[in-house]
Amino acid sequence: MKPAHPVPSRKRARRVVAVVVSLVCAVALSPGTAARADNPIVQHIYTADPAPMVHNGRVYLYTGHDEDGSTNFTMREWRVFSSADTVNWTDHGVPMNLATFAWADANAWAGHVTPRNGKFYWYVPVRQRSNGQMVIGVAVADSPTGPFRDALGRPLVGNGEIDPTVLVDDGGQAYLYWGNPGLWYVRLNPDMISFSGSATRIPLTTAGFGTRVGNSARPTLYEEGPWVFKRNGLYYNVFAAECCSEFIAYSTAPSPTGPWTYRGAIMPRQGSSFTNHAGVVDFNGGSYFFYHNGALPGGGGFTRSVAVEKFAYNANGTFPTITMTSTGAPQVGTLNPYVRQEAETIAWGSGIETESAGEGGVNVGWIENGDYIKVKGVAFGTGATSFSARVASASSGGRIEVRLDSSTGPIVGTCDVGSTGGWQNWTTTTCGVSGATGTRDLYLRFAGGGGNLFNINYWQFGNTAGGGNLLTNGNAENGTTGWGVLGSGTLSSHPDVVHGGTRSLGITGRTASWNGPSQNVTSRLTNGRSYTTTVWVRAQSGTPSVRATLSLTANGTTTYVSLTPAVTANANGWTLLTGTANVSWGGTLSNATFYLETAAGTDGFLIDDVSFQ
Ligand code: FUB
Repeated sequence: MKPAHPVPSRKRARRVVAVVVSLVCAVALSPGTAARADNPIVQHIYTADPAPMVHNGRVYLYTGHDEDGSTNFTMREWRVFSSADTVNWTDHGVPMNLATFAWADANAWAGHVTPRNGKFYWYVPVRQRSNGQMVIGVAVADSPTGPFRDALGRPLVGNGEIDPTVLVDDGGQAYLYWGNPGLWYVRLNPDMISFSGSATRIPLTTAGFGTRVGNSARPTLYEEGPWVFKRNGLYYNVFAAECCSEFIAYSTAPSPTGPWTYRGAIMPRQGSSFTNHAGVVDFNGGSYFFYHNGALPGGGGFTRSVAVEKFAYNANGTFPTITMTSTGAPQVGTLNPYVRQEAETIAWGSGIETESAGEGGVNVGWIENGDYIKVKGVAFGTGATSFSARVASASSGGRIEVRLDSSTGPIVGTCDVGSTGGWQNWTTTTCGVSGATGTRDLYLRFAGGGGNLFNINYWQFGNTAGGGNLLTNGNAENGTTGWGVLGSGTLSSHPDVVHGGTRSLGITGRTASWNGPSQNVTSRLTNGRSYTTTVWVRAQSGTPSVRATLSLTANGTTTYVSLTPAVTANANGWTLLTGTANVSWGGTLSNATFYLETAAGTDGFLIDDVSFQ
């Protein structure tokens, strides 16, 4: 729903900087050159306290959310973004907020998410309503994008201190660290929501955490925000040092419980925020350092933004000095425009906002004339011929200018958007495209009259040189046409419950977990190619954990390619399955079958808007 209140003032402020950035790009770039200025990662809200996590080929970035115009750490919710390439980030919305913890009333501060037991555990500091004390809560979800639910209905642990981080050691023992002004840990049990023993205070010695001058109450540099991980047998604790303002420093230890040795600074004091907060991951063969600063318009100590730099450890395992840039990390690979891309997958957004979409997921909204979305490094290859976008409008709409290289770059297509009768009444608009070849930065620039024009949920380019959806009737609009059943079960077309369009496809009567809707794609596959799958699923009975799988039979041997992870579907809404997998075989391919199955059980489920390309 569009809110009744006017467009936030920060939106107008942000557009000013985006114009400046695009001018810089226009000067610095020629067509086909990779664009710059992709830090901070998110432009449409303030984000803080990054906690990155790598899972299934994507970096998930969990953050806090500084409210507009904050003059304190006014934070009520957490956010999650994800990226396969470290430059185009998908906004997954608000998977958890203060209301998740019925016993908490304020301070949705710096947390950490860790995967375990097929679930995702999010440890956060919040203020306990009953006594006003900062404590650590833990929430759990079946998917990295949530929704997260309170795992305990009470704090996990609490002593008035903040900033939890978790290390799961090689043997499986997990440690929860937190603290400001102290530094503490407990040993978590395998269930990740209870612990053994009591909280242990880590000795803050100057040998372990450096020397702070002129503060007898805090003689070491350690301030807050520990980030503990293991690399090549060495334990690292990266932390915010010496408030205020803070810099990022680190210590190392031979074991998860110390003894710690101070190793020096990583990131100097920079960036208009008196706090900083680090998260470090390895992804796709590179190392990435996440932090926050006050780089957006209106930004500062209480209106922060998360950014990222790629770095390489020194040969002896020490950190190099890492400084803040507006360039950010280089792109990993390219973005495929011939599969469905979420509109909220953004390298740089100007003027736009995001919100929950009525048909599932998140959409881009509050679009006004001149706003735009930049998507970096889009691999058009030999050329796109069409552009389609999922749009909704309660006003008279406008148009999407499909541009390359900059927001004022060449227009390769223009799609009109009319009124759809509501901000969440979705339809698909398609227009012809000419001149989109090679790998370019894509700019979707929105144009029209005054006020909000339309919302956009997702988009996709088409071409004639292959690369389209390999499935027949993937959107299920033509009943059961094109679909068969692997094993047992009965297909039916459902006009009553749809994800998009007017029909979905259901299966009931399954007698084994591997039974499900299927299509033979033998003649359509290319050996050694990467394929992206998206499927929307919904339970008809129970809570089936649905996944897409490809069976390949070559030279008499059958192998199975997992196309998406299994995700639990429920009957109340649609859940997105998505994944990218390399498909290859040896010898002669005699059968390739795309199918949906469940991790276990025989519950019935619905599918819609299925794409395999
Ligand atoms: O975001 C609130 C607090 O600011 C965090 O918990 C600290 O790490 C500092 O970044």
